[in-house]
Amino acid sequence: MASEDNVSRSEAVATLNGDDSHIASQPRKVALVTGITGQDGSYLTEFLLGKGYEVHGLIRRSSNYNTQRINHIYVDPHNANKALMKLHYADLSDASSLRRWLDVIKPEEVYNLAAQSHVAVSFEIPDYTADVVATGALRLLEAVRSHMADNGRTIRYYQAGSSEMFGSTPPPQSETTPFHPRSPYAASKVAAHWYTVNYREAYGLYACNGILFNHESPRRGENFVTRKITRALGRIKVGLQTKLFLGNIQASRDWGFAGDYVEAMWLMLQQEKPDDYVVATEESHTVEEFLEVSFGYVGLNWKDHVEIDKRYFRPTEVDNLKGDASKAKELLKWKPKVGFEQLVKMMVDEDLEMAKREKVLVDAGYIDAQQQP
Ligand code: NDP
Ligand code: GDR
Repeated sequence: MASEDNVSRSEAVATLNGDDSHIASQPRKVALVTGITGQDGSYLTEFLLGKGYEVHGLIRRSSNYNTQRINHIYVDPHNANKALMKLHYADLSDASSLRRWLDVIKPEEVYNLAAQSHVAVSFEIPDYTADVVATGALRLLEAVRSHMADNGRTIRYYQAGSSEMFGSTPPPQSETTPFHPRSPYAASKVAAHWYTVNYREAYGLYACNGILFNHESPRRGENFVTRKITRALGRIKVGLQTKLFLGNIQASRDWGFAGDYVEAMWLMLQQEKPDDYVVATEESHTVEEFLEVSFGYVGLNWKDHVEIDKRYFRPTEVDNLKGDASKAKELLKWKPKVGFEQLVKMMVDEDLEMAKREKVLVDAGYIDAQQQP
C-alpha cells in the first residue's frame, strides 16, 4: 500500500519554521484534497493550513516529481507535529485507492480538484478526459457515500465545476444559465456537476458544485493562455525568445486570481445547506486585451512578437464568458480581491524574475534556451 512515507522527500523540500504550537493544541479539522499538486490545490492547501486544518492530498504517480507547487509547504513526516500536509498515492481512475484513503484519513471535508483540466487537450484524449473528469468524480462521490454509510460518518464534498459548462450560452452566466458544453472536457464537467447534484438529492450528501470562472496566478500551468503569455513575455524581455504563437485571441474570459477563488470553495462547505455557486469577477477581457496590458506593462508592443498559429484553434470554441456571482456575494459574503490589471502585473512580475534566473543559467551554459516553454 502506498503511504506518505513513499513520498517523503525531506532532502528536496523546504520546511516550515513557524511556531504553530497554539494551533497544534486544538483539535484539527481534516480535509482531503484531490489535485493537490495543481494550481488550485496548492492555494487551497495553504488556505486550509492557515485555518488550522490537517490536509491530506492525493497525488498520482508520475515518472518525475510533480510536487513543485507544494514543495514550499511540505514538511518531512518524521517531524510529526509540524507535518500537517500529508501526501498519498491515488488516482481518480482507481476507485479502490479513493475508498481506501477515505477509510484511513476519515476527512470531514473532501475537495475534488483533480482533472485533466486542459480544454484543447481534451479533444486529443477525450476518452481519458471523460474517465478522470466525469467518471472520476462519480468514483469519488460513491467512495464518499459508501464510506459514510459503512462508518456512520458525515463528509462535506466540493466538486470543481467550470464556466466551460456554459460553453456557447451567452453571458452573463449564473447558476440558472443552461449548460451548452463545447468540448469533451466541458461535457465531462457537466456530467460531474449532475452526479454531484444527484448524490445530494439521492443520499442527502452535503455536496456543492463550485462553478468557477477562469482563475490564474503565477502558479498557473504553462500551457494555459495567460501563463503562456507571461512566460513568453519574460523570456522575450530578457532576450531568450522573440516570438509567441497563439490561437484565437478574440476569445473573452472572466479572469480572477486563484488565491481568491479557493476561499470561495471553503466557504461553500461552511454553510448550513449545500448548494451550487458561480464564482467570478463579473468582468470580461479578450486574450488580445491580456496581451495589451501585459506587454504594455514592460514597455513592449505585443504586435511585434505575437503570431497566430492555426494549431492552437479548437474544433469548437467558447467565445464569451462573463459570470454573474451575485449569489456567492450575497450568501457566501465572498468577493474577489485582485482585479484584472493587478493579476496581469503579478504574473508578469513573477515570470520576469523567472526569466532572469533562466538567463543566468543559459549564459553559464547550464541549460539550453528553448524557444517556447
Ligand atoms: P491543474 O491542471 O493545475 O491541476 C489538476 C490537478 O489534477 C493536478 O494536481 C493533477 O496532477 C491532478 N490530476 C490529473 N489527473 C489526475 C488523475 N487521473 N488522478 C488524480 N489526480 C489527477 O488544474 P487547476 O488547479 O487549475 O484546477 C483545479 C480544478 O478546477 C480542475 O478540476 C479544473 O478542471 C477546475 N477548474 C479550473 C479552473 C481554472 O481556471 N483554473 C476554472 C474552473 C474549474 P499532476 O500534478 O500529477 O498533473
Ligand atoms: P480555458 O483556458 O480553455 O478557458 O480553460 P485557456 O487559457 O486554455 O484558454 C483561454 C482562451 O484562450 C484561447 N487561446 C489559447 N489558449 C491556449 N491554451 N493556448 C493558446 O495558445 C491560445 N491562444 C488563444 C483559447 O482558445 C481560449 O479561448 C481554463 C481551464 O483552466 C479549465 O480547466 C477551466 O475549467 C476553464 O479555464 C474555466
